[in-house]
Amino acid sequence: LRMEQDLRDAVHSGQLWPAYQPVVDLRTGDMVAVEALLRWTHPKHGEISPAEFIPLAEESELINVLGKFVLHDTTRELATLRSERGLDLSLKVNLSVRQLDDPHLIPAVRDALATTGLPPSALTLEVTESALMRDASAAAEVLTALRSLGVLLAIDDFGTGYSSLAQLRRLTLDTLKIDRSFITGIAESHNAAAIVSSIIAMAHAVNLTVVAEGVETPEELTILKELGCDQAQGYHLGKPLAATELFH
Ligand code: G
Ligand code: G
Ligand code: NA
Ligand code: MN
Repeated sequence: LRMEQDLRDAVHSGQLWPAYQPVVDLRTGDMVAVEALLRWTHPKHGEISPAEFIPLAEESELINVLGKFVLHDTTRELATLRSERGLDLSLKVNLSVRQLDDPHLIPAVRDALATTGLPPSALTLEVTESALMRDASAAAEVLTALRSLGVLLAIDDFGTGYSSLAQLRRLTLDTLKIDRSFITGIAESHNAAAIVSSIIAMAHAVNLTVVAEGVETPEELTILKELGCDQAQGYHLGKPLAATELFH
């Protein structure tokens, strides 16, 4: 509970900040987008992973406060980079399942775009499969409303839930992110590569852009290019960094 109070304070005292991980187009090799990944620099405990504090925030309304902060801060930063540096970069922001229940989510997204001038098509909202499973029809309604704002939608961690294919049938999405557990080993295992190849073929058949997550080696990158994957991210291409480091 101490940590929950600390987290509440952190939002207002600048301890939370977005790291940005490059997303690379596999045809051109260009960085075409960045994924915002929230970081917490705690004054006493140092860096705390979002894998710890996001689940904590999800236990209460705090996730909506964090989510709003991330949306506003990152759209502002990206809009500035685009206008002042002429960078043609898109932004990917993770949404937590609880944010889909928040009646303020849609106005908050609309407001972030209007305030910063970031074009809606330059923003992709990423939702995990497991989030979509929970209250499937309510989530679908919110996603449809978000998409009608002109933003793009991605299904994140694809393949790790137990209704991956059902989600693809049901929802209108733009991007499919192959979970990194499927990328690990594609250079060594024919079966692993064949599974990724099939996911890419299926995604393309329903007009989704495919992003491979967790690319850690040049060999994995080569195979993904051969398989026709559209975009990739991972430590081999770039770790999540503060904007000042990534865009110095
Ligand atoms: O950056 P990485 O370290 O460690 O992130 C861990 C987890 O936290 C990932 O599942 C990632 O999607 C999630 N995460 C990171 N930033 C955000 C955010 O701004 N919002 C939400 N909902 N999840 C995030
Ligand atoms: O759940 P989501 O896909 O949003 O979270 C991305 C997570 O994966 C973050 O924690 C990010 O730091 C991490 N990540 C990004 N690239 C790599 C990578 O190449 N290898 C590993 N192990 N983790 C990565
Ligand atoms: Na993500
Ligand atoms: Mn993922």
